Amino acid sequence: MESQTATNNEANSQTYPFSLPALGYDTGALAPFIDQETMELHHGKHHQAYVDNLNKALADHADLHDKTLVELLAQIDSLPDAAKTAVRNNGGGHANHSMFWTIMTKNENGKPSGTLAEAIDRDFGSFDDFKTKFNEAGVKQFGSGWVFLVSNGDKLEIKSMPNQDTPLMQGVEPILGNDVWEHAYYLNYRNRRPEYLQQWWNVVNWDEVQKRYDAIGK
Ligand code: MN3
Repeated sequence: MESQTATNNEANSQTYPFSLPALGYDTGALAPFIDQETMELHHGKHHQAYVDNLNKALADHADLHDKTLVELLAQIDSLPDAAKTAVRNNGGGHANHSMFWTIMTKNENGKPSGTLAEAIDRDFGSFDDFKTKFNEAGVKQFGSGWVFLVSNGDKLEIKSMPNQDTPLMQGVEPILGNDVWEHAYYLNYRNRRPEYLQQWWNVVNWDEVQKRYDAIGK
Protein backbone atom coordinates (compact mmCIF):
# COMPACT_ATOMS: atom_id res chain seq x y z
CA MET A 1 0.00 0.00 0.00
CA GLU A 2 3.03 2.29 0.06
CA SER A 3 2.19 3.72 -3.34
CA GLN A 4 -1.18 4.87 -2.04
CA THR A 5 0.40 7.48 0.20
CA ALA A 6 3.19 8.46 -2.14
CA THR A 7 1.35 11.43 -3.63
CA ASN A 8 1.22 14.81 -1.94
CA ASN A 9 -2.33 14.19 -0.71
CA GLU A 10 -1.25 14.54 2.91
CA ALA A 11 -4.75 13.65 4.13
CA ASN A 12 -4.28 10.08 2.94
CA SER A 13 -1.75 9.31 5.64
CA GLN A 14 -3.51 11.23 8.41
CA THR A 15 -5.03 9.35 11.33
CA TYR A 16 -7.75 10.41 13.79
CA PRO A 17 -8.34 13.27 14.58
CA PHE A 18 -8.36 14.45 10.97
CA SER A 19 -7.77 18.08 10.00
CA LEU A 20 -8.44 20.36 7.07
CA PRO A 21 -5.33 20.79 4.89
CA ALA A 22 -4.41 24.36 3.87
CA LEU A 23 -5.37 25.31 0.33
CA GLY A 24 -1.84 26.21 -0.74
CA TYR A 25 -3.08 29.22 -2.73
CA ASP A 26 -5.46 32.13 -2.32
CA THR A 27 -9.19 31.40 -2.61
CA GLY A 28 -9.28 33.84 -5.55
CA ALA A 29 -6.37 32.23 -7.40
CA LEU A 30 -8.48 30.12 -9.75
CA ALA A 31 -10.83 32.93 -10.84
CA PRO A 32 -12.53 33.45 -13.20
CA PHE A 33 -12.78 29.70 -13.81
CA ILE A 34 -13.63 28.97 -10.19
CA ASP A 35 -14.73 32.07 -8.30
CA GLN A 36 -13.46 33.13 -4.89
CA GLU A 37 -16.75 32.71 -3.03
CA THR A 38 -17.13 29.15 -4.31
CA MET A 39 -13.60 28.33 -3.15
CA GLU A 40 -14.17 29.90 0.28
CA LEU A 41 -17.34 27.89 0.84
CA HIS A 42 -16.08 24.72 -0.78
CA HIS A 43 -12.83 24.52 1.17
CA GLY A 44 -13.76 26.37 4.36
CA LYS A 45 -17.29 25.04 4.88
CA HIS A 46 -17.98 21.90 2.83
CA HIS A 47 -14.58 20.25 3.22
CA GLN A 48 -14.38 21.33 6.87
CA ALA A 49 -17.77 19.65 7.46
CA TYR A 50 -16.50 16.36 5.99
CA VAL A 51 -13.51 16.52 8.34
CA ASP A 52 -15.68 17.35 11.38
CA ASN A 53 -18.23 14.64 10.60
CA LEU A 54 -15.50 12.06 9.99
CA ASN A 55 -14.04 12.84 13.42
CA LYS A 56 -17.49 12.59 15.00
CA ALA A 57 -18.13 9.24 13.35
CA LEU A 58 -14.85 7.83 14.69
CA ALA A 59 -14.88 9.43 18.14
CA ASP A 60 -16.36 6.34 19.81
CA HIS A 61 -14.29 3.84 17.82
CA ALA A 62 -10.91 3.97 19.53
CA ASP A 63 -9.84 0.78 17.72
CA LEU A 64 -9.92 2.73 14.44
CA HIS A 65 -7.88 5.71 15.64
CA ASP A 66 -4.58 4.34 14.37
CA LYS A 67 -5.91 3.70 10.85
CA THR A 68 -4.88 6.12 8.12
CA LEU A 69 -7.54 7.63 5.88
CA VAL A 70 -6.42 5.35 3.04
CA GLU A 71 -6.71 2.29 5.30
CA LEU A 72 -10.18 3.27 6.52
CA LEU A 73 -11.42 3.69 2.96
CA ALA A 74 -9.77 0.52 1.64
CA GLN A 75 -11.41 -1.43 4.50
CA ILE A 76 -14.76 0.35 4.32
CA ASP A 77 -16.80 -2.86 4.00
CA SER A 78 -15.37 -4.31 7.19
CA LEU A 79 -15.93 -1.25 9.39
CA PRO A 80 -18.57 -1.48 12.13
CA ASP A 81 -22.08 -0.68 10.86
CA ALA A 82 -22.35 2.29 13.22
CA ALA A 83 -19.43 4.03 11.48
CA LYS A 84 -19.46 2.62 7.95
CA THR A 85 -21.76 5.05 6.12
CA ALA A 86 -20.41 8.15 7.84
CA VAL A 87 -16.80 7.14 7.13
CA ARG A 88 -17.66 6.34 3.52
CA ASN A 89 -19.30 9.73 2.95
CA ASN A 90 -17.08 11.95 5.07
CA GLY A 91 -13.80 10.05 4.78
CA GLY A 92 -14.37 9.86 1.04
CA GLY A 93 -15.15 13.58 1.05
CA HIS A 94 -11.97 14.34 2.98
CA ALA A 95 -9.79 12.29 0.62
CA ASN A 96 -11.42 13.52 -2.58
CA HIS A 97 -11.25 17.20 -1.67
CA SER A 98 -7.71 16.97 -0.32
CA MET A 99 -6.67 15.58 -3.72
CA PHE A 100 -8.78 18.13 -5.58
CA TRP A 101 -7.12 21.23 -4.07
CA THR A 102 -3.63 19.99 -4.88
CA ILE A 103 -4.29 19.29 -8.56
CA MET A 104 -5.48 22.82 -9.34
CA THR A 105 -3.67 26.03 -10.26
CA LYS A 106 -4.48 28.70 -12.80
CA ASN A 107 -3.23 27.16 -16.02
CA GLU A 108 -5.27 28.49 -18.91
CA ASN A 109 -5.19 26.13 -21.91
CA GLY A 110 -2.74 23.91 -20.03
CA LYS A 111 -2.00 20.41 -21.28
CA PRO A 112 -0.30 17.32 -19.93
CA SER A 113 3.17 16.54 -21.19
CA GLY A 114 5.65 13.72 -20.81
CA THR A 115 4.65 10.16 -19.94
CA LEU A 116 1.11 11.09 -18.90
CA ALA A 117 0.44 12.83 -22.23
CA GLU A 118 1.74 9.73 -24.01
CA ALA A 119 -0.51 7.45 -21.97
CA ILE A 120 -3.54 9.68 -22.61
CA ASP A 121 -2.86 9.61 -26.36
CA ARG A 122 -2.37 5.84 -26.21
CA ASP A 123 -5.62 5.11 -24.34
CA PHE A 124 -7.97 7.87 -25.53
CA GLY A 125 -6.60 8.82 -28.96
CA SER A 126 -5.76 12.42 -28.07
CA PHE A 127 -5.97 14.91 -25.22
CA ASP A 128 -9.08 16.46 -26.82
CA ASP A 129 -10.76 13.04 -27.05
CA PHE A 130 -9.88 12.38 -23.42
CA LYS A 131 -11.40 15.71 -22.31
CA THR A 132 -14.56 15.02 -24.33
CA LYS A 133 -15.00 11.59 -22.73
CA PHE A 134 -14.24 12.90 -19.24
CA ASN A 135 -16.72 15.77 -19.67
CA GLU A 136 -19.38 13.35 -20.95
CA ALA A 137 -18.90 11.18 -17.87
CA GLY A 138 -19.29 14.28 -15.70
CA VAL A 139 -22.48 15.36 -17.42
CA LYS A 140 -23.93 11.84 -17.19
CA GLN A 141 -23.23 11.44 -13.47
CA PHE A 142 -26.76 11.73 -12.07
CA GLY A 143 -26.91 13.95 -9.00
CA SER A 144 -23.76 14.43 -6.96
CA GLY A 145 -20.47 12.71 -7.54
CA TRP A 146 -16.99 12.76 -9.01
CA VAL A 147 -15.22 11.86 -12.23
CA PHE A 148 -11.75 10.35 -11.88
CA LEU A 149 -8.87 9.32 -14.09
CA VAL A 150 -7.39 6.08 -12.80
CA SER A 151 -4.77 3.64 -13.96
CA ASN A 152 -6.20 0.15 -14.23
CA GLY A 153 -3.34 -2.22 -14.85
CA ASP A 154 -1.50 -0.58 -17.71
CA LYS A 155 -4.50 1.28 -19.07
CA LEU A 156 -5.94 4.66 -18.14
CA GLU A 157 -9.67 4.72 -17.45
CA ILE A 158 -12.30 7.34 -16.69
CA LYS A 159 -14.42 6.39 -13.72
CA SER A 160 -17.43 8.29 -12.42
CA MET A 161 -18.62 7.59 -8.89
CA PRO A 162 -21.63 8.82 -6.87
CA ASN A 163 -21.60 10.95 -3.72
CA GLN A 164 -18.14 10.98 -2.10
CA ASP A 165 -17.18 7.49 -3.19
CA THR A 166 -13.55 7.21 -4.21
CA PRO A 167 -11.40 4.68 -6.09
CA LEU A 168 -9.47 4.45 -2.78
CA MET A 169 -12.30 2.15 -1.64
CA GLN A 170 -10.93 -0.30 -4.23
CA GLY A 171 -7.35 0.42 -3.19
CA VAL A 172 -6.74 2.66 -6.21
CA GLU A 173 -5.36 6.19 -5.92
CA PRO A 174 -6.90 8.42 -8.60
CA ILE A 175 -4.54 10.33 -10.91
CA LEU A 176 -6.96 13.24 -11.01
CA GLY A 177 -10.61 13.92 -10.31
CA ASN A 178 -13.23 16.61 -10.76
CA ASP A 179 -16.02 17.38 -8.32
CA VAL A 180 -19.42 17.56 -10.04
CA TRP A 181 -21.47 18.31 -6.91
CA GLU A 182 -23.51 21.49 -7.45
CA HIS A 183 -21.62 23.15 -4.57
CA ALA A 184 -18.50 23.03 -6.78
CA TYR A 185 -19.94 25.26 -9.51
CA TYR A 186 -23.45 26.52 -8.86
CA LEU A 187 -22.65 30.12 -7.76
CA ASN A 188 -20.81 30.85 -10.99
CA TYR A 189 -22.18 28.38 -13.53
CA ARG A 190 -25.70 27.88 -12.11
CA ASN A 191 -27.14 24.72 -13.68
CA ARG A 192 -24.58 24.70 -16.52
CA ARG A 193 -22.52 21.71 -15.45
CA PRO A 194 -21.20 21.06 -18.99
CA GLU A 195 -19.71 24.58 -19.09
CA TYR A 196 -18.08 24.10 -15.68
CA LEU A 197 -16.59 20.81 -16.85
CA GLN A 198 -15.12 22.49 -19.95
CA GLN A 199 -13.74 25.49 -18.06
CA TRP A 200 -12.24 23.32 -15.32
CA TRP A 201 -9.45 22.22 -17.66
CA ASN A 202 -8.10 25.78 -17.32
CA VAL A 203 -7.24 25.13 -13.68
CA VAL A 204 -5.64 21.69 -13.87
CA ASN A 205 -2.11 21.65 -12.48
CA TRP A 206 -0.57 19.21 -14.96
CA ASP A 207 2.84 19.27 -13.26
CA GLU A 208 1.18 18.05 -10.08
CA VAL A 209 -0.94 15.49 -11.93
CA GLN A 210 2.23 14.15 -13.61
CA LYS A 211 3.81 13.79 -10.16
CA ARG A 212 0.79 11.85 -8.96
CA TYR A 213 0.99 9.62 -12.04
CA ASP A 214 4.67 8.97 -11.32
CA ALA A 215 4.02 8.38 -7.60
CA ILE A 216 1.24 5.90 -8.29
CA GLY A 217 3.94 3.89 -9.96
CA LYS A 218 3.30 4.14 -13.70
MN1 MN3 B 1 -17.09 19.24 -3.15
